[in-house]
Amino acid sequence: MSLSFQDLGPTDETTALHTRVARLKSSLEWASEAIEPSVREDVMATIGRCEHRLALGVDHTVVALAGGTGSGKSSLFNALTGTQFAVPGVARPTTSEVSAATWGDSASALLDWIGVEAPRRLGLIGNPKLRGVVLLDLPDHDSVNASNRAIVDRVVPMADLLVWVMDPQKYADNAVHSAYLSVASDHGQPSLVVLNHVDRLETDAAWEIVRDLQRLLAEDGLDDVPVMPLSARTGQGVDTLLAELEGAAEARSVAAEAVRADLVAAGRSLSRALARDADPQLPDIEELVSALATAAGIEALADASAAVALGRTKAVPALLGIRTEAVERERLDWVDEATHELPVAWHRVVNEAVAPAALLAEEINAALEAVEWPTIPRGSGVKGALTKHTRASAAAKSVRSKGRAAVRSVLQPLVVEPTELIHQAYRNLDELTELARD
Ligand SMILES: Nc1nc2c(ncn2[C@@H]2O[C@H](COP(=O)(O)OP(=O)(O)O)[C@@H](O)[C@H]2O)c(=O)[nH]1
Ligand SMILES: [Mg+2]
Repeated sequence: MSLSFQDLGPTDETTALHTRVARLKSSLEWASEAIEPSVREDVMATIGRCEHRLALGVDHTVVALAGGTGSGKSSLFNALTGTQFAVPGVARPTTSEVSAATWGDSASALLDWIGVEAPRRLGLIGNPKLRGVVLLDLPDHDSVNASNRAIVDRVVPMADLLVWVMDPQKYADNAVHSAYLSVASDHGQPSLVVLNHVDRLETDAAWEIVRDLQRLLAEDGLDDVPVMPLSARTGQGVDTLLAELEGAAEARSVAAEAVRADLVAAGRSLSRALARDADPQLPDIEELVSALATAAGIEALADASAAVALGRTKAVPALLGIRTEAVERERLDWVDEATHELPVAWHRVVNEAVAPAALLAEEINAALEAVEWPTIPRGSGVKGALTKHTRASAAAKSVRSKGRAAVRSVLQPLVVEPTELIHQAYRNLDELTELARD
């Protein structure tokens, strides 16, 4: 049984939903004939939507604090987390100086990928509205250290919310920030600009710069990027920014919820194509092997081999091979049995998935022709009757098992596996409809 959605923490939610969507997709492809075209199209559209959402990830909300040296990223990180975790105002020549704070979940895989060192990770519980948020104090985008700039280039495109931190003294130097903000905007990511250090400005001057920044952004086509005046030192504006973070976290869980809801809806539309509580079973393979081996003349060959060993006949007759009609009968019995609890369309699907009788007959005959049959020692006289009987039954047994093995080797890929595949597709779809019934 697979995990239910309720059991999943935020870490593995994307993965679990991915798996489910991928399974739904392949099941639908295998069993497409069993599903009404309109339902199929509907579900395929749902799958496309889910894939798109999942490509963006639904586990974490990555909030990146980016900007130039001394703009106040580290101070803002501390103000937002209510800690002194990031070290402001210190130039550290280390290769990676990213600090990360996570709420409610350690996001280890993500932080490993970004390259945040273990001592630079801060796990917080606190505000449940920030659950899933990963706050990053990025290196300075204007760092002289190339590997630091590389981190910025790698993280910015994956941020769910890019917070560009600016020092009022440098705001006119907009060339670089707008390049990063444009990247974010091209990815459809929300971003905002924080005008930090406003405690050092008169209120009017601060608003004037906000307006000016807004104008500069608009010139670069970034007119939907808000500019927030803030002071990491006094805390002014920090709550407003926190509310933005909460909003981003909520949007993310909304995305996960939307994928779940989509899957439930898909399950509901699919339920008509399935029988309630049916659990398709694979028919007895050995029964089919034995029936086809007999029809191919293996039993007769085994008897003849025994007769040779007993000295009753001189040689075994040649195998005539199996006829298509004989295969057709057994084949249909197999398909009937494999689908007897399922809606009739599934009979059609299995019937199409299993190789046609003519091909099976041909393959079985070819496989039997390739068998190296045992050489039978000819029995003679009356002496050694016991050994003769032993040899005869050994000969028959060997012929039977080689013949069946040859038949089985044809049936496995051409009959058994395709049937199993369709059954699996049925079960996968059924699992989804169960979800819709809950
Ligand atoms: N007055 C004032 N100083 C700030 C503010 N934010 C940061 N600073 C100071 O500016 C300097 C650089 O800040 P830091 O957080 O290290 O910037 P970073 O290089 O972007 O991480 C430090 O000395 C901070 O104390 C602020 O809002 N107001
Ligand atoms: Mg810093």
